[in-house]
Amino acid sequence: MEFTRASRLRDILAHPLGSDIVRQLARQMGRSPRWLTTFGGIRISWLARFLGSDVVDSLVTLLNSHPDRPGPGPEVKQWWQDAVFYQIYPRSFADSDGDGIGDLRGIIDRLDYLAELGVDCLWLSPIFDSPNEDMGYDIRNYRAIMSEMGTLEDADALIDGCHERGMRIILDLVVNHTSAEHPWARAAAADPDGPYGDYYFLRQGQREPNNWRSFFSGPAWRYLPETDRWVLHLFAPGQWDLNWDNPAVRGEAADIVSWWLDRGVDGFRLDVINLISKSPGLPEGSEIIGELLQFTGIEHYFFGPKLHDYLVELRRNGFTRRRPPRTTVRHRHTDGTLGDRLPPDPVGIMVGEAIGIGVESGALLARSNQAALDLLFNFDVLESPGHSRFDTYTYDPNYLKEYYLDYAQRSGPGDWLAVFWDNHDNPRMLSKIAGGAESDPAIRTAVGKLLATLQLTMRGTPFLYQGQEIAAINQPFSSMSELRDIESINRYRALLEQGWSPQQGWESVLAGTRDHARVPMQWEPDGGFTTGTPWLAGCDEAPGFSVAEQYANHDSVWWWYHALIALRRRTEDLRSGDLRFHLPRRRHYLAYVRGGRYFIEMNLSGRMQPRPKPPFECDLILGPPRNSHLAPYESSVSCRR
Ligand code: TEU
Repeated sequence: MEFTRASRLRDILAHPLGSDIVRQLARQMGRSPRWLTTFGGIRISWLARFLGSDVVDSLVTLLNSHPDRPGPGPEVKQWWQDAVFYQIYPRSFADSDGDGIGDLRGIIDRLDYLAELGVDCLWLSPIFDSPNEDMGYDIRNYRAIMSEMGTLEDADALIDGCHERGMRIILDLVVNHTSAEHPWARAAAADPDGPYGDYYFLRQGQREPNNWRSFFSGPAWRYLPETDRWVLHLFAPGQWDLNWDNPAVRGEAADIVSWWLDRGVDGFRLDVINLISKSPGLPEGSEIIGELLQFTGIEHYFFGPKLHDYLVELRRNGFTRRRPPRTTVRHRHTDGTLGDRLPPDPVGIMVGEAIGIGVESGALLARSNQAALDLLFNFDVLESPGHSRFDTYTYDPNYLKEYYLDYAQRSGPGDWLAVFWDNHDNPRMLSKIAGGAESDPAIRTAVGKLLATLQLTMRGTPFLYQGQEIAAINQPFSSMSELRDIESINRYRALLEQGWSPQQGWESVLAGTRDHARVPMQWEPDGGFTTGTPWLAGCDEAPGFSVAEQYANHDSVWWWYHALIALRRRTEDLRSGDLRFHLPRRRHYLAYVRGGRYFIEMNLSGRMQPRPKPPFECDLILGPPRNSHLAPYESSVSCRR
């Protein structure tokens, strides 16, 4: 259907992008999507009165440039649907040489640990050569390892070590931008009219070529006096956006992927991959959208006109194997024992980080019939409605239920969810939910177990982030001088410039800083990450929550993860069985049945709750003895008798 200003809200809601955008706006206003449907009949031209006609026009253009809902996709079973992923932030995982920075040897030393925990696939945040303006998300050389982290030989040993233990490994592909120190960037700056000039967005002019804003505060353009050009950087000034409309750039990205696939990696997580296609001409962003979403210009690149085409091409030219890799993974049986090497996967896995993409627009990229991504991270789960990462608030776990209910309703055949809420860009979900109460070890343990239970029994592929297995919590930073993240540092400066007091600025940054999740892994009660001085200070002083202590205590969160992962591995119903919610309207209560047999039950509140009748007679597999009440944040798994 062709959209115009005369289209009605209900038509917009029937389009996958329209539906996601409008729902996103409603969520930001703290409203439920049902509230919107009462306005289904209004024409969008009417909205122009409040939102301005440029907003309405942007919406119309965006919807017209994308296809309608995709048809149902085939349900072909893939290895990654059965897998448990584990994200490592290499800088903070394990340091083998005492320089305070985690490294590949450190990871290799811990592979037995990860195999014992039961993970099937590692995802490593960037390990490539980088000046680290954004901790490796600014790559200088895609075919070299960051010197602090090791060498290519170490990378090979790491890949082999994973495969030998029955684990796959994926790396982080950051190709929306490169470091300003990448040789392409240097060549572009030296000769903007030469072959590399068109690798980036270099523009002449008296002022910024448009009003787009950077995700890390300030304008998205930096002036390069040496060449008298402006360069586009949606992130830090040293992260220059690549021009994907240039076929040479797309060829380079595909070559990088094949090069690593040949070495044996099993695929990539693709950093901000939905930002690669920018609207032709880089038009001005709507100021109103900018105010609503904080990022002026976003409507011109969050789902650009060529996004789908470029992903299909990258899948074909980069991720589809042409040669056998150096090594492949050994099969792991459902009892955990190892078998023979598997044949190579014909296509490496593509896990997309897609910011601002909702359930239905996500299906345009990752449904099984779209030939683009395999999985994507949907970020709508991260904050409860009406809140953003930099608000000081307590996350309402009832929203987790709403989120998964909504996903189950709006997804269709061929859709598969990446289940996650912790990563290196977000404060810990455990702390967001407990809201300070995690200083009580019993609450901390209960919330840690509840999150594990949900993540490992929900329909979808779990992505754990390092530290979840020891119930890691936010770091009680006490001043800006302790933070290392460029986003936090820039944001603090920008808030002060806007007139916030230092105290207000600090509170906001402390609520949302990405450094909460980047502090070193707590291996031992007194640290254990490094023998030197860690690059980012962080220590968890609460007794009982280091790996060593958790491992020694059979009631710990660590063993809970261990038991759940093992249970999942041997239980087909928990991996691919259908999902039916039990008493979904009951507040503070989340329960569902997987595969008609497994009953999962959770108390979403910090108070005792009466226990409702289960859907059938069942026997407890994991959890405290059942009595008439659910304890605070209690969670359990049972099986039909
Ligand atoms: O993050 C993308 C991203 O936009 C966010 O998660 C980000 O932390 C926040 O929105 C900024 O306001 C990815 C990486 O995960 C992140 O670490 C990088 O900094 C970023 O891309 C740029 O490469």
